[in-house]
Amino acid sequence: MAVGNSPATEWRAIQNLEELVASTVRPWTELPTNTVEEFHRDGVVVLRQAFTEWVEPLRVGLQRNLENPERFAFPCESISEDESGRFFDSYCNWQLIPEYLRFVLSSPAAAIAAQLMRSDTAQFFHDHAFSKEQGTSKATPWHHDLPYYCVEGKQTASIYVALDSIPVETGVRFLKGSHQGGKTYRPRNFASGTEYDSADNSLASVPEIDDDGKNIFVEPLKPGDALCFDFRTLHGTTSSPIEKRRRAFSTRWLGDDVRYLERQGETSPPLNDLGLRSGDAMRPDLFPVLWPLSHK
Ligand SMILES: O=C(O)CCC(=O)C(=O)O
Repeated sequence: MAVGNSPATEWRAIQNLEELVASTVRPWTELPTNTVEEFHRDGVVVLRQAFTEWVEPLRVGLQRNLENPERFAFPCESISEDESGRFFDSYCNWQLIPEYLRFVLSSPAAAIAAQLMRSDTAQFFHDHAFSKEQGTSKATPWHHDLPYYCVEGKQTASIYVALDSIPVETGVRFLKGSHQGGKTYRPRNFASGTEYDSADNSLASVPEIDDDGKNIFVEPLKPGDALCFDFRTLHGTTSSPIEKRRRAFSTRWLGDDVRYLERQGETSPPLNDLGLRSGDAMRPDLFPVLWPLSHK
């Protein structure tokens, strides 16, 4: 099985994407002002039961992904043969898995992302599904997402929907305020923890983080709760063993100020064939603008 950035299947599967986007409606859900303020202050916030009705369909979609990883885009197993459990992730499958597509095009995620980013628009970047199975003791290495991506900007949001109950011991931990630290850290491979090769000498190594420190944000989650975080917020997990499987489905959103950035090394997803130059807007034919609605 491929580890990481290998495109098992072409992710751009839909021919009439613009028509499809125009024929779907995404609901508005108003976020309280203090939620948006918290997101900007801490770089992370939890939305309780914002996606309850999406849990079952997303579990069905993720099951397709887990059962036949090679039929989908960019499958990744991060557990080696001498470790126990399974840590699977896969991204850019929204055009291939109908339940993911419905979530992207019809859930309140687009409107929620726009509000959190304080952006007039929410452009969809990609989906990212995760599953850690019972008996897995693999930590997710501390990292932030922005340097993995071929984009630059401050108006960004990930919406990570819990598909199982996740206790604090095994939940994703965030370093509050780290989105405003001004530093960008080298991406790390989830399987080995080693840093990606990059010719960009401005990238520092992720510092040692006390995962129980006073600036750590971690919350127990129920299915349908969502962690929302800035692409610059540092996050990771401990190696506490997973007692019950823990699945999550994340969508990544771009706001008004985000532009394409040609990175000097590997990116993940490895979207290097977009025909763009640094500073260009991300192509709306591949990354649809889902908020505001194009028809009212
Ligand atoms: O679920 C995890 O352990 C990792 C999640 C993560 O790193 C992400 O959503 O960016």
